[in-house]
Amino acid sequence: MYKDKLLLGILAFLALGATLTSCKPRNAATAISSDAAQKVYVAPGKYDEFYNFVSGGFNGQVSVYGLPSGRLLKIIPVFSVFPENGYGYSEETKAMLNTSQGFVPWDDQHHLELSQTNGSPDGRWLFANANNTPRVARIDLATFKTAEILELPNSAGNHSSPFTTENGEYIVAGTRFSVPIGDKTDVPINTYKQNFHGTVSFISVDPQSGRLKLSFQLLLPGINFDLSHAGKGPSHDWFFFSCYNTELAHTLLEVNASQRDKDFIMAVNWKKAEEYIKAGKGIKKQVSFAHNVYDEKTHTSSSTIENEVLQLDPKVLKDMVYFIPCPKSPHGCDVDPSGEFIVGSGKLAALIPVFSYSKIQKAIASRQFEGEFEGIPVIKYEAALVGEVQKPGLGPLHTEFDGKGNAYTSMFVSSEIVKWSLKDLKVLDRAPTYYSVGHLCIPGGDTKHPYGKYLIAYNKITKDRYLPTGPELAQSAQLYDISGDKMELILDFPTVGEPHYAQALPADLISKNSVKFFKIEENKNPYVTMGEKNAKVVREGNKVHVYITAIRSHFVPDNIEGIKKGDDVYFHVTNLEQDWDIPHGFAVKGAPNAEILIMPGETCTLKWIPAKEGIYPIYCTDFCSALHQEMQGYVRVSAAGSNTPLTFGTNSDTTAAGTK
Ligand code: K7E
Ligand code: CUA
Repeated sequence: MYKDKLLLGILAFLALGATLTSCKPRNAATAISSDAAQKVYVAPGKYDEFYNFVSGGFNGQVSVYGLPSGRLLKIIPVFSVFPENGYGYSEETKAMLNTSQGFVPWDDQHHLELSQTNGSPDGRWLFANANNTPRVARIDLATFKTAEILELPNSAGNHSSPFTTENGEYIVAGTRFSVPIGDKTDVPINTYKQNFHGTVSFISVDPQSGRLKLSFQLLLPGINFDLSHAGKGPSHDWFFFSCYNTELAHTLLEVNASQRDKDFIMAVNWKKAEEYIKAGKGIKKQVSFAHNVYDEKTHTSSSTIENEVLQLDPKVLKDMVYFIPCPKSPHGCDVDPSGEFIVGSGKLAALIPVFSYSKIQKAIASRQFEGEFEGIPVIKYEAALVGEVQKPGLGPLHTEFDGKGNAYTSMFVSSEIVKWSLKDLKVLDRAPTYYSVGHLCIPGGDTKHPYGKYLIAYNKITKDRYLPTGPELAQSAQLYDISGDKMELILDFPTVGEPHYAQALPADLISKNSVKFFKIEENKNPYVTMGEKNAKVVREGNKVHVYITAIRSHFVPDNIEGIKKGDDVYFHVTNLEQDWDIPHGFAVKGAPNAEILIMPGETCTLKWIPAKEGIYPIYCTDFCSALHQEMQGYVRVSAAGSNTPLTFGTNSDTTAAGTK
């Protein structure tokens, strides 16, 4: 999107001006047909047909919508702290945001990919990239919680990520920024051409547990990797990446990286990479990256720093990586459901090139190269090309597929979606977007079997679509019915944060497996309190552990005395409920981190260092019952040297606390 904004700058007058005056119907409401409301109306009490997972962009989260209603169902914190439930603040989840740079509580989340089995979404996991501090995350779709975050070494700007192969053999992570890697990274920026490298990491996904492992990394020239998609069917063994800045510029990329007529699509044969690894051709490099895993049994995350990555150098290891020229700084890199067509979308190109997997194979076999780039063969453009979609519109960015032989490409500059045929590359239909569309999503639209009923456009500019909200307007999505020959706009709905890519799938693939509560007898958190009679307060030096239970509508204990100013107080709250949708919250006055929200059967810990003496109320933050407002208590904090005895309890029958 960064470059798209730039584009907008360059073409501000021309493009935006033209869009607002010529593309927009005089009354935007006339773009809606009269039965649109019926098509998106999901009656109260009825469920939506699809889940739609939308990237949160600069808010670092993922939001979940129902389609076709556009109703917001949930926000899942991934790469950002989240006061709503204490993610990143609680002792159990802090480790999720650990990196080799320390605790990084924010990121820029662009791309989502659902896990696949045989090329179709299986409803198990959702993968998410972090663009700023390079990371990928795995979200568990049974709990809608972030289950794992893996940092990427030798990377900067993990944009070309986290796209998956058909069976999750790998998800990938390609660097947007090339940077110096290895031992010597403190070098002058103008030594870019000698010292800067790009990398693409292949991360394997354990088919049972989903656990991620950094399998290997390709060492690549200092170009910028933008987007990617895996091959499918016949092209199963291959992965395709769009690249820009083949000029190897390190300043004013707006101009300096737009010099060459063509940049590249990079084709990677990952099976070949596996052969090289088996033959011992990989080189182990010392690195440092965090691997954070949330354990559902202990309800606790842990962070490990890993130290090694296996690198493969395609300059030395031949027949593994090829470049294909692609016009004008390609952004989207999309593979059709058959696995035969690879679509590169050059942001500054006036056409859309479509490449053929079988032609690429022939070109490689018959050595139809036009030379090398940094030691990697460049296939002749015409040898790989099926054809070009002519006059599609301005600023092509991303393409999705409906599984019926059609492709849909977003046009950022001319603010439209263009539907074209994979058979003859002819434009079939175009529909305006309001305005400057980025990514598109069709449920299953980047898989082998799209559910081609709806298409959602994620727009960069909202202008006059919603009530004004100050200088920044609502981030916006638009829903189109694509079941007929003509695309039909049927709904506008705002999103949370700036949306980039999104994924959608039929609801029952997820809803049937949704966890309702955690079994208390399986709670292996070391600080669990099994029943109110086990509630206690334990002092260990200046650490005080409060083992506290929550059940409608009280805490045990709810009166605690003998805490001293400056103590490290850990409230380990166990929610004893065994019922769906009954979380309890916990907050204490003055706590500088957050509240915590504890799911039924879970234990969650809030750390608090009281700064002053006095009486501190505690209370439940989730309206859990008619007597929720009564779910409260007091903590007494005394001076550091005081001898107030440590006591705890309920109903004035306080008990002397244990001391270790
Ligand atoms: Cu917004 Cu996928 Cu980062 Cu295009 S990217 S829009
Ligand atoms: Cu528990 Cu309100």
